[in-house]
Amino acid sequence: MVLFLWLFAASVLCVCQCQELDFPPGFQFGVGSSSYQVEGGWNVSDKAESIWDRYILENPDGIRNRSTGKMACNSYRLWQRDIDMVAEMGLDFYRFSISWPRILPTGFSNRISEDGKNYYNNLINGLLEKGIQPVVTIYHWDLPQRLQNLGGWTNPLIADWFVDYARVLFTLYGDRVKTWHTINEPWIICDFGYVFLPPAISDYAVGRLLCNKHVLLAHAKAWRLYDTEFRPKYNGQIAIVNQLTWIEPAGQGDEDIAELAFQDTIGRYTYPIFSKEGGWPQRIQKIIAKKSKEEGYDFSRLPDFTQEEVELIRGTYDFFGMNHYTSRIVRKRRNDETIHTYILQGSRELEIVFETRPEWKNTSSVWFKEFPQGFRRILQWVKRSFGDIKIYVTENGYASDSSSLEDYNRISYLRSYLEQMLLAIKEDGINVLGYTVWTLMDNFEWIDGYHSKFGLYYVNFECPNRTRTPRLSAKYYASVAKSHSLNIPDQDKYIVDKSCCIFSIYTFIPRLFGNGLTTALNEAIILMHL
Ligand code: GBH
Repeated sequence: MVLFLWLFAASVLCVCQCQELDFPPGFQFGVGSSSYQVEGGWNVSDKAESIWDRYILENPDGIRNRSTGKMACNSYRLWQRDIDMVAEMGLDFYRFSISWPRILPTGFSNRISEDGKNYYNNLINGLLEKGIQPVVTIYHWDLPQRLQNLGGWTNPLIADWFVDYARVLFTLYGDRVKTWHTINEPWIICDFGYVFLPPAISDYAVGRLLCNKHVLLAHAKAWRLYDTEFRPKYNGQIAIVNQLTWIEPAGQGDEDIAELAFQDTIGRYTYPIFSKEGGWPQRIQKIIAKKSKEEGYDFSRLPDFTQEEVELIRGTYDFFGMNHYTSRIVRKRRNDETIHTYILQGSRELEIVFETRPEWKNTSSVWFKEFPQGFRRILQWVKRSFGDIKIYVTENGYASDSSSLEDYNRISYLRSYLEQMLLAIKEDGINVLGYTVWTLMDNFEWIDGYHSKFGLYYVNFECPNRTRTPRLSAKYYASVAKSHSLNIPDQDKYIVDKSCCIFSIYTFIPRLFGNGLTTALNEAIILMHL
């Protein structure tokens, strides 16, 4: 009986599952990187110092193993090899970022670096020659140090400096670059940059929230510039990229603080742009205003928007750019607890604590636990919060501390996350149009140095020419992109522990049959594999 059930299920599933696992027509696959993490060439030609160059010089112990990004993957010299790698995997696009101090050594648009300009021209042209779309992030954390000296993201003028910089890029590359990301992960830039990440200015109370406002204004003004002056000519798309961590209630009764936690993390960087009414998430605005008053301030630490600013920011998107890695559970702070923000441990503002569930798998990064279902749930949250908008997953990937080329853990992470994304697309009708693996190759993982490796390609950092070698995950991802499906012909090669694929099939059963039959099938399948 059990055997019969199993054979029946397997044959039905094969037919159904094959289509279930296909990506929608036109769905795009890509891979990402960022300038400071891969380029090196930190002081070549007329390139100026960024806040990361300066931080590393002044705080060598702030980075794991005193590593630096001075040479990184040496993509400043090896960009042709980078293009070949993306081509080897047969991907649709390469997401990379432009280094502001490389293009504009003064930080301002009065002088454009010839070498900087040529570097990105070569990269863009080289990609296009191989049929790969360049997807360009304008700002991925390497602010010119000179602008930092002038107040960086806490100076309201930075919105205009950023727009001047963006105008240079649209003018130089807009004829060939059709997808732009204004700013990568503003939540990290402000909420971490004004705690411990460079510029590492410790001003959680005020600096962090000034930065929050100005980063939104900078994005909005750049979007409007593109919209009015460049879109008519080039017809591209442009949006901000946010990092979304899925946050769920730790227990019953924590539902409301889970929603509040969203508002205080990604909400402060998304509501003003994507919500119908615009402006700050209202509950957060009230809480911070009240706290500021209690603390004796004459103003709210969360700076107000004028009505004009609300309108300037509202609706400045062509899609929703989402980086997603991990999940948290949330509960109220206990009286004797202090809240650290440095490994995504909570919000001091709301006095809530983030934790993870013990059953979520570890990766090599303290902040990063594996919980694939969180991916589908955060995609649902976006649709619930902002309606049926176009979404591009602009980063998703797996951290390991091993250099091994046989990275089965990364493959298993990618497969299970892609599967959850497919469920979101097919079952929940969420409009995800593209997916980006972080990252093309092992690179400078910020304060974690070269310890955590996210690469589809292994990079030998011992070797001066930074040899790159594809991991098994690169071949797996290439196969997914080529098949346009998670149902790939060479499946078995990528699975070390075969039992995992049974569960992956199993996630599709409940939607094919009723629950009673599902339970019976589940038992049958498990029995078969004991
Ligand atoms: C993204 O940030 C970045 O866009 C990318 O550059 C990065 O390489 C990638 O993800 C992987 O980290 O929290 O104390 O551990 C994701 C959020 C922000 C998490 C920085 C790690 C380091 C400090 N990351 N954070 S800590």
